[in-house]
Amino acid sequence: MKRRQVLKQLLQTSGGLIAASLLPGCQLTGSVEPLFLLDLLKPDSKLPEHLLTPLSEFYVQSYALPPRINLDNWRLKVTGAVVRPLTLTFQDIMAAPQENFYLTMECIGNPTGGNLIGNAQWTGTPLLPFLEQAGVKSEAIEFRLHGADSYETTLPVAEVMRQEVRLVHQMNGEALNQSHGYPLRIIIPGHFGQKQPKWLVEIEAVSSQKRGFWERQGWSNTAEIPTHALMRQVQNTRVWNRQHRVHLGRTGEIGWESGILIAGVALDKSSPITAIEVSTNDGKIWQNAEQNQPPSAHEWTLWRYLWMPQQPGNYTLLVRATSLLQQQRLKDDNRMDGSSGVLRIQVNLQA
Ligand SMILES: Nc1nc2c(c(=O)[nH]1)N[C@H]1C(S)=C(S)[C@@H](COP(=O)(O)O)O[C@H]1N2
Ligand SMILES: [Mo]
Repeated sequence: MKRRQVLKQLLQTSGGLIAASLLPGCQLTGSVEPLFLLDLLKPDSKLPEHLLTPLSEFYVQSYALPPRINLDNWRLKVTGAVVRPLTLTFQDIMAAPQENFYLTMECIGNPTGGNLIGNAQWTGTPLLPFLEQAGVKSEAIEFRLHGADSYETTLPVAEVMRQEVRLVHQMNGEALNQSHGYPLRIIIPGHFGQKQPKWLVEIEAVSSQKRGFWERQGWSNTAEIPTHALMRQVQNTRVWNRQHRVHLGRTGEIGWESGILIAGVALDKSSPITAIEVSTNDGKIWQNAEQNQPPSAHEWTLWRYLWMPQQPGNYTLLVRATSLLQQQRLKDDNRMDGSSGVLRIQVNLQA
């Protein structure tokens, strides 16, 4: 697929890139490259426990140019309906115990099978002790989270006051770079990227409801991640959108006669993926794929399936995921809530 087409597809579909691409001088580097190839082509090897997206390939979704922040002047404020408003320096936050955790970030505007998704190891500290220190008043119903770029999004108080919500300053062991929110962003597991403000500067407790930047434009206000699987790889070919057509010869190192490896990822809002099913005949028959069991349900599950086709021809490959919560739908019913429909990948096996 040509870069121009990729860009066109992204522009038709999703949040930040629409705005970003209209800004002169705004670069889209890192956002439109195809996903890394999963190195899972040896079925006798074990599926890894974690698969990290290299920072150079991690998508960037920002509605404006990233703000330039000087750490000495940067502060995080806890304001609004709290007993003791806080003004925290970066050092104040670093003085709290830091934890490493794995979490997959995905944009709600990611089209079915799309590339606005990445998995990272993040480093940060729980937000909860700071909120307890501030003393959230009982009249507060939501938090408004503000970025230095004037981005804002909101979530109910109970969603934000969970132990697993963290103030994060590192990604894959490196300080957050400018595109990903330097010096600090918040991670609120279970929700799409739009609920994870970068360049965080203010957490405001409020007693009234308001929609955030993307939510005002019709994107889901809860932005919870639906159960969904993505096919990423057919043999040595990366696949990630509807236009994909894979041609495979009969013999040779990756010929179809000795089996075809199909692989990808799956994600859910909060519960483990319990089954990944693959169909090689457009949904008539589904077979269970092999999967790993990531320790956290907020990290993508890796899966692969060894398909042994019997004859040449055209095949349509599908994958769907089931978690403890739900089974993936076969069609997208509301893309503004995040795409979770099943992607159809066309494969042609040559005689
Ligand atoms: N301050 C701020 N935070 C933001 C955004 C933004 O434009 N400004 N975009 C959001 C969206 S829509 C997504 S999908 C994620 C993407 O995070 P990433 O660019 O680190 O991949 O950041 C979110 N946080
Ligand atoms: Mo997004």
